[in-house]
Amino acid sequence: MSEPWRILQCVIKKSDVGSKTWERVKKITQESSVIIYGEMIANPRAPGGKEVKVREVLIQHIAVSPYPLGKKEQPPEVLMRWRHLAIRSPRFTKIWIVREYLLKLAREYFQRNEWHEVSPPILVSTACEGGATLFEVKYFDDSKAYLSQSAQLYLEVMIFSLGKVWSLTPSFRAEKSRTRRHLAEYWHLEAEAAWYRFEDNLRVQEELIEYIIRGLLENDLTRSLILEFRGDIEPLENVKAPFERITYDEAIEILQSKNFDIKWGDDIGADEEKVLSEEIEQFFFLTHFPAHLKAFYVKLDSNRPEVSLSADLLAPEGYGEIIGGSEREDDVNVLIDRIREEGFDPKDYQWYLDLRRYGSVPHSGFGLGIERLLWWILKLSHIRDTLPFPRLARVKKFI
Ligand code: NSS
Repeated sequence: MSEPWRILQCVIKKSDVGSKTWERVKKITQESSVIIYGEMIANPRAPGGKEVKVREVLIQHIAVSPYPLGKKEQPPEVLMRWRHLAIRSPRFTKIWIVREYLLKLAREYFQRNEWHEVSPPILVSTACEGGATLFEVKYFDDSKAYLSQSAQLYLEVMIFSLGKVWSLTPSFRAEKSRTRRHLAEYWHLEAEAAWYRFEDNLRVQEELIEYIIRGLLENDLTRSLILEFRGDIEPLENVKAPFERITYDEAIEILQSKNFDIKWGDDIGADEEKVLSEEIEQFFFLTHFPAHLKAFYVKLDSNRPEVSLSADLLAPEGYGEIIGGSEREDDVNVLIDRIREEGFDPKDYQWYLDLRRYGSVPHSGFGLGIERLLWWILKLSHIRDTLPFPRLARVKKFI
């Protein structure tokens, strides 16, 4: 893989180039582009141990000076305003390279295991994950649509053509919460498989995560970049399936023993997840959430209908949820009730309900937030730096 952040030191002496070139060179500003002719020589003190002894310089473009970001460190607001220039820095180049390799490994995992990649829509007619975070858009003159929160409902359609399907698409969430882990637009890797039960679904997630992390560590370049970012590689080396599991009930007990003011039925938010993930120090599944905390499509546990066959996968070191998944409800009447409970009209979901009316199979699936995983891998402080052009609730003007 190329290493586009490499720096080449070029040394120019007036006596080597003559006064005409020398005068030209004086005009070069930060970020200008030039073509240089010269001789490459060894210099142990230069970056990479080499430098160019310059003979001739041809100017290609002179950048306006001063450069808006200068050389000193800038606060996040300034870096966001100048995002289109800020991402020229080696730090961002390195993040994109790890991201690219991560996506290559994810695709490779599914290809090797004979899953089919499909292309679900982005403009959709219904909510998948609750009305509060839906982005509504005008659809031609007299209609409306939404930006997809998840490809899941469409993947559920596709399993009847292909069996095991996956997709990588942008997902949109009008999240009001300004946190270090919420984006309004993120890349969502989702999988759905016919005949897969709750347990099978967890196994795929474990294998996928292990495959990605092992692949990143086996590649010398990505390994060294990850080490450079996070300072330690051990938490990645420790990623080994099967992952630990705790039930929602157990999580509530742990949190109560740590004096959290929480009772059965309450949501487990970022603060609670942080405490649990620090306790377990490994990837782990949080399973069997109360049904009312999850979306309408989760299958209820037949032994205990107040809980669902759902699981979140949490990353270590306090990073929290990176995957949400479940077995899907296949009883059409339960689904209709659950859709109503969420405040939606079952009429809008007729096509989805038909999947249960006109022949169905048990099935399960999950969604992985690519940025959440990369955020943990590189131990970044804010999720925004996993994407070149992050969409955040508080930054309403963007390029
Ligand atoms: O809402 S999820 O928990 N689940 C779903 O969307 C399912 N319909 C997926 C499926 O089963 N096919 O989101 C899945 C993951 C979640 O664990 C996060 O890693 C990520 O998507 N996610 C986000 N990442 C960044 N920013 C935001 N706002 C965000 N919301 C979810």
